Amino acid sequence: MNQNRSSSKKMLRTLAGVVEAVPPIWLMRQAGRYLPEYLALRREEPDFIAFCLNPDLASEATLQPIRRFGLDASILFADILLLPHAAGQKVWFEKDHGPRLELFSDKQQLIRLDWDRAAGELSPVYETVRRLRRDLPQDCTLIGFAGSPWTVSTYMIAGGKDADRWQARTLAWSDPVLLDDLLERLGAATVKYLCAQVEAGADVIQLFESWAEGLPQPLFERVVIRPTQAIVRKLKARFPGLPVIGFPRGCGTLLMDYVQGTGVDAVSLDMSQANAAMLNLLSKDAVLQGGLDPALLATGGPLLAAEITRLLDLMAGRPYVFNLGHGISKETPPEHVEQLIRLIRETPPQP
Ligand code: 1CP
Repeated sequence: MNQNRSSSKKMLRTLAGVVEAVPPIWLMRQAGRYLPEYLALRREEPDFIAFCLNPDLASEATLQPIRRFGLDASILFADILLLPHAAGQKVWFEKDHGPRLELFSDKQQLIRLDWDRAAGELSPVYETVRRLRRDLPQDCTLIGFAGSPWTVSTYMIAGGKDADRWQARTLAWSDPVLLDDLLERLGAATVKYLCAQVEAGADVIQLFESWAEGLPQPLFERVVIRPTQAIVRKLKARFPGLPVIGFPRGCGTLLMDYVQGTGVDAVSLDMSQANAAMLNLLSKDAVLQGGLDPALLATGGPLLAAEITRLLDLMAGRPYVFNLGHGISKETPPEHVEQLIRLIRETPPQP
């Protein structure tokens, strides 16, 4: 039997398939710009990469939402773009512009980055994880994470956010050898990076495939499922009981292929996937997470309460982790998060 079924951490029990009367709760991007205490901390280090690589600041940012809201899980404060940065591609964040990455006109340069050393360059992240392990409440699960190779590659190829992933998709079709090579190198570095997070104390790993949207099935199989499956296999070979959550945002009904093909223990749903038709396609004991529209959390009020009830009804009888369908937005009043947690914890358990 999976030992996590009797863990003192509700999140770990749920990921092991136990149906809890009240689901565990955490929120993607729960640390960040909607919290005044985060904005104050951020002023101490305006360089975002330096902020992520400072264990004092990164551990404090991770703990802020836990102290304020008492969530069931915390997610390491870091970013999916630390890995390309550590491999030697310059990454920087411009105010109101999102991430910028050094643009290589010769895409072969992406292959020639220092992939072997990348994970080793991120030792401050592992120090942050060690401190969190020590400082988090006993019953709070610590989630480590990385971007999945395809999603990270879309930023690396385009030098930033790639509208419609046009550049990455074009490269995938026009130079499959190069793209597959890049995904493999990224995948191998990601495995090392995640293993080091687990060794430092992460209980769970989440793989963010934030740009799984808009791919034809053969490409989805090649650039999303295959690289993710390789990562999950290697993580499980090293840490057999480690729960892995996948978040293939925007993949629609390819979700079934994703769950079966990758071997993840749980899947995080976006807003459009949290519905009865989709759930009917999944096995009754599939572990699910997510689904709430971040725009509704930012809005608050009676419609938020109604949607929480709909999600809890929809997920009744299934192992379910309450979360959003994507990251919390910076417009969200923190009181709405309090309201959300109160509503979930006070809703009478479903029969
Ligand atoms: O101004 C600031 O303070 C920076 C804003 C910010 C923050 C708070 C960025 C830049 N990254 C983060 C932290 C972060 N990023 C976390 C830890 C915090 C938490 O969850 O509480 C995590 C898990 C991420 C993961 C991440 N980074 C993803 C996957 C999740 C998702 O939202 O889809 C992606 C795509 C990124 C890239 C990135 N980094 C930052 C931004 C604004 C973005 C998104 C850019 C885009 O929309 O393309």
